Amino acid sequence: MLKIKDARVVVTCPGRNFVTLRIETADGLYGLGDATLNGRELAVVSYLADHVIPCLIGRDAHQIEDIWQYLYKGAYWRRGPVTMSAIAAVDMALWDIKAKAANMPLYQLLGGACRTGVMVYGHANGQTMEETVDEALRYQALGYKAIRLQSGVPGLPSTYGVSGDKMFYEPADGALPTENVWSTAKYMRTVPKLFEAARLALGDDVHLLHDVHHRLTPIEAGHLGKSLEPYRPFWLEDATPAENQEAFRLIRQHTTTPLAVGEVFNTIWDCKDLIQNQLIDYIRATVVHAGGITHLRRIANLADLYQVRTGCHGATDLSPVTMAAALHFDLSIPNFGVQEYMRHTAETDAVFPHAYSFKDGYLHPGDAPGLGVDLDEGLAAKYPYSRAFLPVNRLEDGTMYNW
Ligand code: EZ4
Ligand code: CO
Repeated sequence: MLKIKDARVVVTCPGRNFVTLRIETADGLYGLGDATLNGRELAVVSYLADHVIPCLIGRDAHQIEDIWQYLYKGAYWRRGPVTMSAIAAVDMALWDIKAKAANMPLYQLLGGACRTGVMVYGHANGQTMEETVDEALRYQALGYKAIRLQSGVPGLPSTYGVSGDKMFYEPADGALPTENVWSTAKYMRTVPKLFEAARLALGDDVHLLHDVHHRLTPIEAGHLGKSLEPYRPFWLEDATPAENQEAFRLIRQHTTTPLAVGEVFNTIWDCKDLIQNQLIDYIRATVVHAGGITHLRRIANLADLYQVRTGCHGATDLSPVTMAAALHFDLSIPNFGVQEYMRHTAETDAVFPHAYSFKDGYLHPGDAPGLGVDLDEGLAAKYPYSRAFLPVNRLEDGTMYNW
């Protein structure tokens, strides 16, 4: 028995907000879990502090599955991003503790390494196509084997996914949501040109990815996928929203471009039909937003039956604790595809010292016991919470947009 003695939530903003759960056992072991939900952080803080932590004290930290079931089924109100991020934080922290108790890096407990490293993709973006291709060349020179391409759209003042700071992209950018303007017609013209230019400049040996951020209808997505086929994209991400999982059937009927979706999913129920009907190729659910390692493993196992691979979300709003958890997970599952990797700032890395490292296009979680991430609480306290939102999107006539 590893009795849970105490747990607390730490909120810090070393350049952006992070919510971290720290669980402590009676014999002095502790574990960390990420609970960051971009733009809705404090809802998860309250969920944990007011409704979860009181139920954890005195439980056996070794009983990870039972505690997961207790929090999921016991709440009565199942699913949803707030609930599932809170459960994920508990789950990550308990796996961290168990692996520390075993004196092993977590991936060993999950079955051991299936590969020597985790292939990651970086974000190349620019206001113009030329700038984006230059950025992509820079990523290629850094050793990246896979690169996401996002470019500004001529005629639109700003585009989501295109940052001011090249190496440290931050999706949440305002104390109130900023507003972007969108035109599907203008966008649809630019992406195939970008991919054509990128293939010419980068050659055939690099994987190219693109994120639509849920902006297209299924038939528009089918058209875009088809027009990208000559440039052999690794995937087209979030081509249309997936509340209606059947929507992907229409995209599939029109293109062989591989499809990825799911960074906003929080349970296996969000992707069950997509996977079972083989409507997608990559599932992007993540440790932090999809109920932790315990639940993501269930999703990945289902996906494996249908030849669907993982491509976990890994933007900067997922803390180094999630990044570490994802890497242990990625290393240990048979149907890993690719891992998103946006570098954190030096301030964030200092608050969360970690054992994972990048080399030649691959990340490795390192061999420290547990997740291999720590939290410098003294330093964290120097960065108080600062409200920030993801941007909203409007059409040129002012209509609130995003299907
Ligand atoms: O919009 O992380 O693929 N990555 C993305 C990200 C997400 C943000 C949301 O918090 O789409 O930029
Ligand atoms: Co995305």
